[in-house]
Amino acid sequence: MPAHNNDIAEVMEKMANLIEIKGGNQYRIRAYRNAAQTVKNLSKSVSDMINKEEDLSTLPNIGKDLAGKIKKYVKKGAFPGIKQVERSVPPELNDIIRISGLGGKRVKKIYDALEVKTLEDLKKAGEEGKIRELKGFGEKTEQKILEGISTVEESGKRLKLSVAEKIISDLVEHLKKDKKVKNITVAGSNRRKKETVGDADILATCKKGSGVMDRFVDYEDVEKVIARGKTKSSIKLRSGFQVDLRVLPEVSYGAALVYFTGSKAHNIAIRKIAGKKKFKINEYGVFRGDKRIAGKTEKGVYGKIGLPYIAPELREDRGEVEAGKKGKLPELVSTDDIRGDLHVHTKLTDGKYTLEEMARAAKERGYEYVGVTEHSKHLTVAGGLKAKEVEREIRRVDKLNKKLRKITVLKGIEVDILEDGSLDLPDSILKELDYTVCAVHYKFGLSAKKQTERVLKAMDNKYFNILAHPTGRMLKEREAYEIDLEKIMREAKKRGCLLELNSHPERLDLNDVHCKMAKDIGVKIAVNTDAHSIGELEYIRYGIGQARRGWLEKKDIVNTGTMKQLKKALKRK
Ligand code: DGT
Ligand code: CA
Ligand code: CA
Repeated sequence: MPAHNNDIAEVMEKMANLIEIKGGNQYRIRAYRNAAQTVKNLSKSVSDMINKEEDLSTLPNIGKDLAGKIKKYVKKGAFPGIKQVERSVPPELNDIIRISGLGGKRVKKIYDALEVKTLEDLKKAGEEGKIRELKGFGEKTEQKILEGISTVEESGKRLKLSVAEKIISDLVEHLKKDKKVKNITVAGSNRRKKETVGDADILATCKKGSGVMDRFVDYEDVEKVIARGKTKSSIKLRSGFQVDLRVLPEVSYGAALVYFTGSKAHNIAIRKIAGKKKFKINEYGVFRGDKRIAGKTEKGVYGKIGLPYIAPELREDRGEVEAGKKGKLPELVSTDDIRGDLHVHTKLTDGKYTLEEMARAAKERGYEYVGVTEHSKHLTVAGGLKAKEVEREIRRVDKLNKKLRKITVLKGIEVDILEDGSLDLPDSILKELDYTVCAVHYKFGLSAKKQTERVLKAMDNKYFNILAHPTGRMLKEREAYEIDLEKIMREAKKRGCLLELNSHPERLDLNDVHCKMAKDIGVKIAVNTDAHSIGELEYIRYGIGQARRGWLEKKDIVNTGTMKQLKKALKRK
């Protein structure tokens, strides 16, 4: 697969940002931004359109000129004109704009006034307190910029798991077209379902005479072949993402899977165990002296060093090796265990489908229940519901439930937690609902103490059930707000409140570590999608990935229960 819509949108967004910093033409900037928006929201692939020689300029916000540039980008991998702009403005400034949300105009001001040429310069200026001295800037903005820089430095080119998965699965499909490929697995952080992925590590076994390496380096989306060999090659894709492919002999496939799935910390931990048994373990196998005693399967490799098979999501050296030794590994939850979704939006507020369409789609997934949770009125989201409208929604759900078979629609609401900790709808209406999903959507900047108090106060309301996306973070975009989660979890448990693991791939909130914390504290979790469309119900698997990384089992998650069990789990203390 050639360039994805996401890549195309990003490169145009970057053009807009850099031109803005340079102080270029407003019209051009807007044109790029609008076009990027169009491409981002498009339901079909721009690359496909180009292959089919469809006219891109029929799309909204894309004129003949831009259509030509996009076509060149998709075919050649370089966006016309971007090199020139990058020569005059440090391209990292693009990330600063994106991450800190400062906007091109303000970044331009800094850029002009302080003559920064690189990210390093900008960092230095911030650390020396020079940014706050500029007119219209303060200490807070300076802080925000410095945080933006460290996010850029930390995350580098790491991709969100969902984005990486799409890129990699397209490539794997391409490789599988070689009928001589026998096994192919994406190892590394991708297999461990880490929330972001640095690069992809693909492993394969093949029959004699396979052309898989050629296929790999000749892939359409390749920007650069970094290394090319018989058993290992590396490529850099146009998105900047690096992929390694290793072709292995059957006898060491399992050992290679263990080694390249990692994590590095896990590998070190199991090497220690092997060492105690006087075995050597590496990517080729488990060895006693020179003799390979295991290597073909992962199970065999773990077995030889006295461990049961350990699920990839657990391989982080967070106690899994000790638990394995004692036979105490968790029985991880899986997507099949989920019986319903408790956080779903419809057309009535900002979703894309009707309630009935969402309910039928949930049923098609095999769900027994689905909870509709429109926004409450406070939100800036268009059409957030007022009390009267919630009443109407309740009647609508009752009516629909009479009509539907084998699925029950639950009446929920995504109610705002206001700054003072009160909920955004009166108790008189909340009590009519089956449950509430409660969320912080604004005033993210409160101190940890204040934010924690705000949420605890909200939990004092006896109609509070589930704390939605408990930290508010957006992957690679917005840091979690400050909040004492441990305290929130303990108090939630006391009150019979639940925490959400929001599966939206931009959120994954709670994260893996928080899931483990919840398990240890004993507070139950609802794994929800926050779906705004039918397709997004599919996001549940991303949540389950993080749940598994957090050692969660079926019993830790309320929406693995039957309707009766769920109702009991939702009961407040
Ligand atoms: P990433 O790519 O940063 O998201 O994370 P990983 O875990 O995929 O790391 P990567 O691609 O650098 O390496 C893939 C696996 O190879 C890693 O999970 C464990 C293994 N590995 C890499 N370097 C070392 C090493 O120095 N020692 C050991 N024991 N294993 C390593
Ligand atoms: Ca990797
Ligand atoms: Ca790698």
